Amino acid sequence: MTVDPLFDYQFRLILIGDSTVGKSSLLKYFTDGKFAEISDPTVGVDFFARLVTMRDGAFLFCFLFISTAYPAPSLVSFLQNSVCGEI
Ligand SMILES: Nc1nc2c(ncn2[C@@H]2O[C@H](COP(=O)(O)OP(=O)(O)O)[C@@H](O)[C@H]2O)c(=O)[nH]1
Ligand SMILES: [Mg+2]
Repeated sequence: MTVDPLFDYQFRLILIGDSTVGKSSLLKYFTDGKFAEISDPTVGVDFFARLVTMRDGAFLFCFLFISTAYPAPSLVSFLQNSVCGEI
């Protein structure tokens, strides 16, 4: 039995920045379309994903990793090996 994949392309990005600059809020809005006035501090790594339908019908699956302002170097190298872009 074959199963059609949910998406044709997969992009994985890591977002790193100072605490409380709005990283989680930005990604929550991108994935849920909602803004939360109260946002819990991110502990370690958070994960957001959104399935986007392109104009030609192709699917794009976004994996968005987010980390605290000063993540452990081992965590950063693990994430860097897992993603295609870093912001
Ligand atoms: N006024 C305003 N507040 C924001 C904005 N983005 C985030 N915040 C608030 O700033 C605080 C920290 O946001 P958060 O997303 O948790 O920051 P993070 O630590 O970078 O993930 C939260 O209370 C948010 O509600 C924005 O664009 N405008
Ligand atoms: Mg956060």
